[in-house]
Amino acid sequence: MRYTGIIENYKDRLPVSESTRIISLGEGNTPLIRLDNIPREIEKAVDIYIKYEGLNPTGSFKDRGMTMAVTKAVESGSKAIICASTGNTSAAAAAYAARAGIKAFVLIPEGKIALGKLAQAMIHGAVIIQIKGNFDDGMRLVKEVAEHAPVSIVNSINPYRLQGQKTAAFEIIEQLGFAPDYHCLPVGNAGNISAHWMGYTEYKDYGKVNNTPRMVGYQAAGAAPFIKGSMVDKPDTIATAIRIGHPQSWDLAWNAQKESDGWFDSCTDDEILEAQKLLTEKEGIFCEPASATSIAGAVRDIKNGKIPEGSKVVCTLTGHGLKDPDTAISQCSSDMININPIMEEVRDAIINNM
Ligand code: AN7
Repeated sequence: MRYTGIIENYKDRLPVSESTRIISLGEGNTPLIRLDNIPREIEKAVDIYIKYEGLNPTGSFKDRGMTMAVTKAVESGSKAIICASTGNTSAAAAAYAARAGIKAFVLIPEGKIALGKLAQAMIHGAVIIQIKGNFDDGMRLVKEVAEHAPVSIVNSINPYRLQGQKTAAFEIIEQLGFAPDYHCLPVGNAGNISAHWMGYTEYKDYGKVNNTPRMVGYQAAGAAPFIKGSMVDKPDTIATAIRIGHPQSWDLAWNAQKESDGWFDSCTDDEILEAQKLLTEKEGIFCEPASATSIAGAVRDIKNGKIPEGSKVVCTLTGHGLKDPDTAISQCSSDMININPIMEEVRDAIINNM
């Protein structure tokens, strides 16, 4: 049977009815890839699986939430949606609005969104409102303006977003045949970690599994309110997707951490970029910097024994590496060899670099 997206696939567990018009781009059903080389490299006997959410239609996990949020917005008669975004939400909102035939307004922080995401919002025809401020300013404005204009908010404060995103946990359980021991995610607004916890507990209550993972959230060191224990006013990190100081799902995420007996920690920008490169060079998997935060943190906690040997660990790679070509290229530009168009020079370049 042709796969047609998370709502069709999980309609018994989502707030839709037979008459709901589903707005889908075939999101979900992403691969769960077992890492071969990194565990060997770090000499630890752990099973690390990557949930490659960058392979969703717009290149990030946001599509799972956006199919639900836009479907419900259309069902309620909405003609326009709005969001604040560090990039991926705006890309997903723009694409699903185009599919639905409604308008998308996106507020983005000027100069702080990765090129691929900006291209997506533009080409899908969203109205792009750049603000001289950060994501948190944008989020505040979106909440205010939604009371004065006919628009539906599709940020993760919209409960349908998390409903859609919980399906990633369902898929992981189905792909593994059990729930992992640890689930590691990058944390910005903390919607995704909260949604995964909902999904895992729902499948346990439903009797599909009898355990749930410990939820582990990693933040960028310059944007780490969960580690500080309070909001951060001037967040900064190279991982622009998670450059967020005032997470919207604060209480839900703390609840997920406590109930699952998990933890929060932070990674420096250098650790994040190093993990991004490790994944690309050792496993052939390209994710954006924010996504590599889950690998940076997990590898560190596996090395130091906090995640013990014998564990089964899932790391979510939230967004595709092509989202942020500038950061990738700036990490590697010195690796290029420039030659004249002569066979001997190509040959030497090969011989000298075997
Ligand atoms: C690649 O697009 O908030 O903790 O506005 O794009 O659920 O917020 C993006 C978040 C992780 C953090 N990885 O997820 C937005 C936005 C990537 C992301 C996160 C985001 P949450």
